[in-house]
Amino acid sequence: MGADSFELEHTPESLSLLDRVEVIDSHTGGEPTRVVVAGGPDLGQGTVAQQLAKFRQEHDDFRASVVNEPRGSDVLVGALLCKPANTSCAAGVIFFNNVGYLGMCGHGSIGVAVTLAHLGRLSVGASYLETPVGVVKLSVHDRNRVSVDNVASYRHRKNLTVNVPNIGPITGDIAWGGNWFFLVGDHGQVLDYENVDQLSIFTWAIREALGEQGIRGANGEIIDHIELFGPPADPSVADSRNFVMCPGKAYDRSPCGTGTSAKVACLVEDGQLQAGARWRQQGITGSVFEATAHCRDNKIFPTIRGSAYITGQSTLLFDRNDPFRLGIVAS
Ligand code: PYC
Repeated sequence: MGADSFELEHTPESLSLLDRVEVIDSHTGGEPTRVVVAGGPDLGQGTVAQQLAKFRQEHDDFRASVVNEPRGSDVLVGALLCKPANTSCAAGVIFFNNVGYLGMCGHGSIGVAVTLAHLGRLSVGASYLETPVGVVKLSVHDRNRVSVDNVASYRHRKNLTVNVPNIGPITGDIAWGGNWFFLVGDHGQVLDYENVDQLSIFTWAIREALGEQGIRGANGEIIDHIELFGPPADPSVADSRNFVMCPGKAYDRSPCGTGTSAKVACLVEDGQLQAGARWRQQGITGSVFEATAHCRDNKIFPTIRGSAYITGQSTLLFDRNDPFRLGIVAS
């Protein structure tokens, strides 16, 4: 390309064809979060749950364009900062992924806290975040370490058997940790990073079977996360290892904050974990979240502790002439 044509591409006219969105990228235990800090859609007034309804209805292409290829990838979780209705909260947040929206996100909340601290909008200490499924407390310990006091978590059904085509009967628990999970301990799979392709096929088959057989969470909600458990790689660093299949067919690189919350709720209900005792959940990439549970008003409130690291701060550009400006959508 000659110098003349290079200059031609940067005329003020072509710049005016670009919309801009400011983002900060981080990862929590290997799982990425992209926080939209400026340039997001105006979602009006109301609770974060109401703003999510508007986001879903009127701005779903914004979601897809921020996290999907070619700007993002299937594994990326987005976090749109918005105005909280609850005045005790420092911010509101809506989490989203390659196929839709999340109620809560544990690794994402840690990523949001570290991002807000990076921007100087949060300091060491406690603050609150309004999510579509309730308020969570963030405790920033230092520039990377954060604890999240999650929403009340509980088991909806114990030992439910689903017949999975080509696999056979699989028994698990249905539990809520801010998202819906099907938790399986007895699966015959090797929970090892080398085995993620097979684990993805296996868990996706369970997910499809639950959907096809109409097995749902409370209020008929879709169970869109499948979680397998096994022994940790090293019992001195963790109590258990998991593999979590997320709604858009990407597996969680972290131990999954909401999945760990669902697990802790089941352990407490089974009398296998006492309130206040530590549970160290290792994910499939080896990273570990520390969890505890507190019981209040006959409810279980998990706290998840992990670390996030900033990986980028950038401006996403949306060229109005780009056929894939809103992301690659299957045609
Ligand atoms: O950490 O809660 C979590 C989460 C949900 C989906 C991906 N990560």
